[in-house]
Amino acid sequence: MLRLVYFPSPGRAEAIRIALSLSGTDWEDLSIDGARFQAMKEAGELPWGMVPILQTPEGTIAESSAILRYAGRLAGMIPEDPYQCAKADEFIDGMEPLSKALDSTFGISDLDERIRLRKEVFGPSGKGSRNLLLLQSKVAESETGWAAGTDDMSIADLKLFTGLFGLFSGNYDGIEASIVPEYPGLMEYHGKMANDSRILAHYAHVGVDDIRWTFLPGAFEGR
Ligand SMILES: N[C@@H](CCC(=O)N[C@@H](CS)C(=O)NCC(=O)O)C(=O)O
Repeated sequence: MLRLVYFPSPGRAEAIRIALSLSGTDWEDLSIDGARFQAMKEAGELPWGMVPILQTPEGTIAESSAILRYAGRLAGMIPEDPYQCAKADEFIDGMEPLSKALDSTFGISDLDERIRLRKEVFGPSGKGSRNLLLLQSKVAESETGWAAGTDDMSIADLKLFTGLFGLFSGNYDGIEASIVPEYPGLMEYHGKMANDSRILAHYAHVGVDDIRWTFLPGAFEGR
């Protein structure tokens, strides 16, 4: 039995959750709060002092990308072709700057200041906007429409779909959902993913008031 440990939010665990679900493996989604995180950290249960982690019968795996690659292998979402596999890995590693764009805004307790900084990140020349443009151009370059140009959906798509659109759920003060429709290529990609039968089935239980509304078909239309 595998156990994924993370906070309840989608964050860095969501792509892994989809891969584990699609794999058909028996797994548990353990959501922890700050106190449990601290306790696990002090008990030495987090190899690098952070979550997500995946507890397996052989030991614990940390680092979201490593866990995604492991879960993706179980789900058959790692291309067998070495070049395509490397391109999927490249895409995942290349997305790190988007994940980090908001880092300087966490831990700012003044709400107005936090909102101001986040609006700057997604403002005209902010790091976030630059990354959205870059990701849009990567998807446009793909001949298959899948993020890393693979023949079928891969772990790179799980990472892009959840890591990008999850930022606009309202969970992060100051980041408005209305930003997404400014990127037509990303909107089109969202439609491809959200309407895929595997993704539809995974989010079948999710409603529009759920934090995961960003992964539903048409989520950003008319925003
Ligand atoms: N490179 C790591 C980063 C993990 C990370 O930043 N985890 C955050 C939650 S999203 C965390 O554990 N924060 C608690 C802390 O640092 O005290 C990965 O991708 O797994």
